[in-house]
Amino acid sequence: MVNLDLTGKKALVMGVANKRSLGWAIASELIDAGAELAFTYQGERLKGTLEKLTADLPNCRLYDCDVTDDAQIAAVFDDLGQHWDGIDALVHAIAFAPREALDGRYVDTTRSDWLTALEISAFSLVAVARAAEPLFNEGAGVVTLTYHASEKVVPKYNVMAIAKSALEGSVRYLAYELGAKGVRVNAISAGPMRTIAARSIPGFTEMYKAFERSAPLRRNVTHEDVGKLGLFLLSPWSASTTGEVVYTDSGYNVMGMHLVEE
Ligand code: 0WE
Repeated sequence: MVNLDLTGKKALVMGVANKRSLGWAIASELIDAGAELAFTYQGERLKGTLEKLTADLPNCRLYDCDVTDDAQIAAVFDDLGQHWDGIDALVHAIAFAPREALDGRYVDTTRSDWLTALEISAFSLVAVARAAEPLFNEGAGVVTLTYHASEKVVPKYNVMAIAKSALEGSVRYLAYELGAKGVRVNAISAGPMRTIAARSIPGFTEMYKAFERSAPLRRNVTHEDVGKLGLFLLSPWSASTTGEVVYTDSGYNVMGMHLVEE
């Protein structure tokens, strides 16, 4: 198979916590395509993990970046601006809602938990796109990660669903505005994946099994599926696709009823 060639392209990936992170799935494909990578991580406790994952990468840059702090975001892009000839790809793989907000009823979400989830999971894309704007090269791509619960109720996803709705709306508005500079912005909507963000959810294994039984392709989604779609959306092969939510979910979202087969 002929690989996509992104030699010399510069890609920043934000939100890799470990090797099962979807940000890492996309990063791996960008690396295989020859891109030069930089990563941001949240807090010193994640630094070691990222150092291990990226140990073999030439010229790889790592930054501690809390996306609730504009100064930390500015520092990342200032430094990249000094070392890179612009940015060709930006991967936003960041989401967080306080644990208790994903457990009870959505109607009981506190003001503070609601704002935290929306700030970290949705506003951060706006903040990062604004800081990256002066550095984007012609034809650059932005990819973020969403989930079908933004449109249809998935019990317990709660405030994260509303954050993903805001994120998808932001993708459309950012696509409109950055499109004037030839920059594309898209979201990947993946089926349930075994990541650390998901495994701590009670009932996740049941969801994962039910998904596999009722999706048109009768299989779960792999990290490679997500990584390859990310690579495609950050490559010239998707040159006129922007503002979209692209599903990689074995077709699950097209179903209007889920029948249990023998
Ligand atoms: O976006 C997600 C998970 C995001 C997430 C996960 C956690 C767990 C630990 C955000 N914040 C937190 N906060 C924590 O303290 N997914 C698409 C995976 C996911 O999470 C669910 C799901 C699915 C699928 C939660 C309830 C129901 C389904």
